[in-house]
Amino acid sequence: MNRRKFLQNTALSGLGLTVGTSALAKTVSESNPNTEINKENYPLVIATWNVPNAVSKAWQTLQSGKSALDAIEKGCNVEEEDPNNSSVGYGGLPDRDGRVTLDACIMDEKGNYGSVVFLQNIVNAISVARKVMEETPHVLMAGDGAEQFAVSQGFKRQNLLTEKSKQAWQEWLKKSEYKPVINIENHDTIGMLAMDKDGTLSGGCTTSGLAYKMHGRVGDSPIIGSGLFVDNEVGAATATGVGEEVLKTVGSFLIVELMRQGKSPQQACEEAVDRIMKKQPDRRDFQVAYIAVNKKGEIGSYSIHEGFSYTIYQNGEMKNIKPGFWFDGK
Ligand code: SD4
Repeated sequence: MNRRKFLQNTALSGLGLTVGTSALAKTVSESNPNTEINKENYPLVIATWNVPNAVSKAWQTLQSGKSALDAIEKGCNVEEEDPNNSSVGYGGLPDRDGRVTLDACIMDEKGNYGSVVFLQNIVNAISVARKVMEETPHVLMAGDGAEQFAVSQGFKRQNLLTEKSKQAWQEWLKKSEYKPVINIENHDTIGMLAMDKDGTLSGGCTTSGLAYKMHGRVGDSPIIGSGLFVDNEVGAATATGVGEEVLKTVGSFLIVELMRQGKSPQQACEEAVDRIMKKQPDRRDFQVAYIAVNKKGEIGSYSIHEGFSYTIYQNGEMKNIKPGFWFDGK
């Protein structure tokens, strides 16, 4: 709270008066640089990892006049359909029982959200999540029920385990050691945020989760506030890495709320990583990375380890950027 508002509130409460929440919200957004708009920075697309095909697809979708939500769905579909991406959709590495199970969610500028968890046999999990958002009274559907719903909406059942992923799993079975890999570079979970030409925000996240997880395990990616959060007044954030650590700190919601309080996207991402690492400063065996954008179209990103990168398309130019990381020099 700034000093002026603190004094104002103190004075009012001294008189036995309270300020309505809408008045407070107005003051916060008026004094917060994250809620300002800057059309020069729109449209933009940003996604976790080195995913030029997905980001280009989202960018082209925006250029064709479609919404940020459409851009997210179409962009994420590219990775879901790519058999070489071993962390998303078709070709995703299976759980320890050899089953590919998908998690995905999508969120629009009105705060609507749809999600699927533990979905099998359907490639485009994010599109099913969008159908949950738009065609059902629910926000989150799981397992067989989500699969049946997808089929009822016209999605085709398909075996998601490619020969390559099956072989990798059979190799893994020899030792059966569950050990999430720190970075799978450009073959990893995709979290994507997009702003259309007016600065309207949407986001999505889609994954096959951590390779060789226990059957039934669900990560952060499809959980609102953890793997993704969008607030069209302030900004948006999304995560990749070991989902258990993101879930425990509700990372994406935390970042958006920190931006609401006035932190830049960069400061907010750094604080979200700090929250994880403060409890276990010496643990070096897992990765988490965040990307965030504020309403102005400013970007932030931070990870625990080196090796994470994000892809951004802004001002007609696409770049892959390596952000700062927690263990730098530590
Ligand atoms: C999960 N966060 O299921 C996902 C996995 C991931 O990079 O992001 N891998 O925990």
